[in-house]
Amino acid sequence: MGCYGIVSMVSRRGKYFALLIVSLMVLAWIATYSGETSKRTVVPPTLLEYALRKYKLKDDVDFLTLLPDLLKPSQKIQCPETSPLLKGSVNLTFDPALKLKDVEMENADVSRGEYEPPNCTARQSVAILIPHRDREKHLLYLLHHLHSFLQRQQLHYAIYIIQQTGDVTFNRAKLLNIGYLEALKDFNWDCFVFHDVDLVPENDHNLYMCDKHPKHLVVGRNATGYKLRYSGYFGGVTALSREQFLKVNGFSNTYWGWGGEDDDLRIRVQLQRMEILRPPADVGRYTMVFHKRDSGNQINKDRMKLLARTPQVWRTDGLNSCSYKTLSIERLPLYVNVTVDVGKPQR
Ligand code: UDH
Ligand code: MN
Repeated sequence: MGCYGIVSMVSRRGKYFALLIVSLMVLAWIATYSGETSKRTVVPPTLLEYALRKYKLKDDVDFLTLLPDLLKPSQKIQCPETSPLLKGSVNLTFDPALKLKDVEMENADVSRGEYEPPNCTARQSVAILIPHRDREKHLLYLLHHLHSFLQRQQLHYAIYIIQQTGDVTFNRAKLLNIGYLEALKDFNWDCFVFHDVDLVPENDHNLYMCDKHPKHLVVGRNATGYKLRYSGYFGGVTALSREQFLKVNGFSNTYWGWGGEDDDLRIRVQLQRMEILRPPADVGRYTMVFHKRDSGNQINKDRMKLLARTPQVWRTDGLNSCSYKTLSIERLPLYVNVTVDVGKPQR
């Protein structure tokens, strides 16, 4: 190839490169613009935002040098359909002497609450969302068991703890909506697992992945003889894909105190003509760490009234109306700690 050939090839490449940059900028601009004008749109991160976050870059000059790398197909192969690391049913231990430092040492490969399998590309990227207030010991036990459980499933995952501040009545559902919205600012997660802090899975064949329909993972728990609490029960631990959760407009924000919010989500799912999938009974087993009713989470006496109006209000009560104040986001070694002010019940 002559000198002219090389020059024209370089400039042609340059043109494609410029075109790519311009389209990325337009994408980023559209995302920012729609985010500003309408609080009701959930905008997934663009490639640019994703790259800036993943490689922790300060400006887009660095981004340009990384672009060829980003466009290269991944060298890793996809993880197998069934992970070879699964153990089945395991004996869980709850050692009162366990310390956070111990759990951090067990999980040296987890960074800022996030993990990726080292030798293969995970089939799904999963955000685990845990609503929390004043249950530190339960959180420690769960982190101890859940990190290794998720790693055995060869998932790309991150754990988010959504902390409610103050002493206003607890609002589990709203915290989970907030977790979804905040986690999507980090990464375009495929799947969301909504997880009580006191439920520990006993069998790692209970896959924390999303399916064609929403999944309910707690078939039984030790305290109830491993039986489903009632037909239609949809509480404790559920897995919905990003699209499934968006389609139902997330949880209702109006359930303060204990009960009803999980049934409300089931109604939303049924209104969309989606089914609820469950693992086999011997797989969907959980140990619930014993606890009493928390102060600040009394039984919600309005729950039946609220459930009756779900078909009328779900479109305007949910992700698209979830207003809150983020007080801090700390990226700790084992989880992302999101502390929020959820406001108070409107009466
Ligand atoms: N949660 C907190 N802090 C609270 C209240 C709730 O972190 O103060 C979270 C936590 O993730 C918990 C979840 O919300 O797992 C659900 O609340 P829960 O565990 O209180 O609900 P559950 O149905 O218990 O398990 C109901 C009261 C139990 C009374 C037991 C008497 N035998
Ligand atoms: Mn509980």
